[in-house]
Amino acid sequence: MKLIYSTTSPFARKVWVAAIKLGLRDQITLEVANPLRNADVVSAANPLGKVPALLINDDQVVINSPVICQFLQRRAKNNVDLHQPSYMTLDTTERVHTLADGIAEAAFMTVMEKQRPAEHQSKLWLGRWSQAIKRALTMIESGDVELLKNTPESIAEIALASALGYIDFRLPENDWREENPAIAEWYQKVIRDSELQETTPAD
Ligand SMILES: N[C@@H](CCC(=O)N[C@@H](CS)C(=O)NCC(=O)O)C(=O)O
Repeated sequence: MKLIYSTTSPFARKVWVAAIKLGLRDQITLEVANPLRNADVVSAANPLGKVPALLINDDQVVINSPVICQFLQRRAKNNVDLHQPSYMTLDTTERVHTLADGIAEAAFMTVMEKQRPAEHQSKLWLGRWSQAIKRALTMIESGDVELLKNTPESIAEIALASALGYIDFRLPENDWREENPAIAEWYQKVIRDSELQETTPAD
């Protein structure tokens, strides 16, 4: 299998970390491609022009990172269950996973919008994305983070660490730690994980 991967994408990072944890490192080769600079490579694999995309063979592709993660889970080469780890139901895991992906998506849109000339940037959309990130983190801070601390590694944990890593990398002015001390404490520990270390975002 081949994973179309970008070294800055939080969605690609989540998928590759999950693949390694599920014992699938040897079965997947990485093809590094930036969705903007290498648009031809990315769109040839995924008509939506987004990374990640997992090519199973010449005519079969899996797209959308949560779907790729489920696909990889079904092919796990070990007993690791990232989707229904003990202490967490599938619904909770996927809710936190979705919140984390939503944070990453709002952060990505913010980064794209900020690349436009200042006079063309939409204050309305920048405000909406900023509030979405804030509210999602508040929801996790007020409950789910305790669960994350007490649960073995899960796709929710990997997704949230990837989203926060992306904010630190691209939007360092976003001081999410200030309003979310419990998430900050959890993140400080979880980010030492070797697969997350190996996939630290880089241009
Ligand atoms: N829902 C998708 C989102 C993927 C996504 O937005 N990837 C970004 C990079 S972080 C991308 O390739 N964007 C290119 C574009 O939107 O044209 C997933 O989870 O895989």
